[in-house]
Amino acid sequence: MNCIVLKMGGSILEKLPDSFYEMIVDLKKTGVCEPVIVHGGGPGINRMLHQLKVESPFVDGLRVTTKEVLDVAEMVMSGSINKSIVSNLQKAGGVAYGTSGVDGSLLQATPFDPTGALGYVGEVASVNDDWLKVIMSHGIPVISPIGIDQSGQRYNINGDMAAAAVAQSLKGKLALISDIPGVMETISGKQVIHPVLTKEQIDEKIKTGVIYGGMIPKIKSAMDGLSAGATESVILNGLTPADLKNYIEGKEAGTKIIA
Ligand code: X2W
Repeated sequence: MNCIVLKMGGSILEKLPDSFYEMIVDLKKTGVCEPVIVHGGGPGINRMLHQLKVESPFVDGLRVTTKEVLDVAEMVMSGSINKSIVSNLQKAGGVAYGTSGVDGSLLQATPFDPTGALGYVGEVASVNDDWLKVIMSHGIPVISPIGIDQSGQRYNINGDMAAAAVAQSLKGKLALISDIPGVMETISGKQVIHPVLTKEQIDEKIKTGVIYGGMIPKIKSAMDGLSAGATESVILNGLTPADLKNYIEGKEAGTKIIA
């Protein structure tokens, strides 16, 4: 299926213009490709935990998830964040269905860390794509990354990992929507955006400091998406929605990550 899984993290969600949602609705209406949204919500979860005075440390980018933290993560992501994306898509003229990985066991999960040190952090064991395709036949799915196992236990799943698993399952492309135009580098005094990077080039650019800070986890998720079986991974700027259209049309946009 010609589909694109758009991962929208918590920080970009707070900044996306209406025109970005209009672009997604347009993709669906014109049938150019099937958009599927997987979102995160880290900053919103942090704010709510802060209000509740609950500590939630991260280990290697994953939030240590106690039962209390799990409830908050679910409340924030499957509740207000999921519904605000659905509202924005519908305001843009589309039909969208919010679901979490719990509904219809869409994201069947297992513990990420068998030692239990991370608590209820899950990884996706399989995606119920029958259910996903039913939603896709009616509108745009908007997926919150909370998963469930056969015993009914829920898990907090990193949004990038959930998006990569969905892209793999649908044999689709994975687009990480960010607030930068792609991987940038200053060459001979001029700033350029790398249109394509291989995994080896990325490793090299991390080593030499060209790729640094917050860009590292983003790039790693794009690479993980590829290893998880997405057909292609790309980092796109959500603040300039034409980039998404250009990418879909096969024109240069963002930074494509290839094997
Ligand atoms: C993430 C889920 C949200 C997420 C968390 O609790 O923050 C784990 O770390 P962003 O906004 O995409 O970072 N889950 C296990 O991934 O949000």
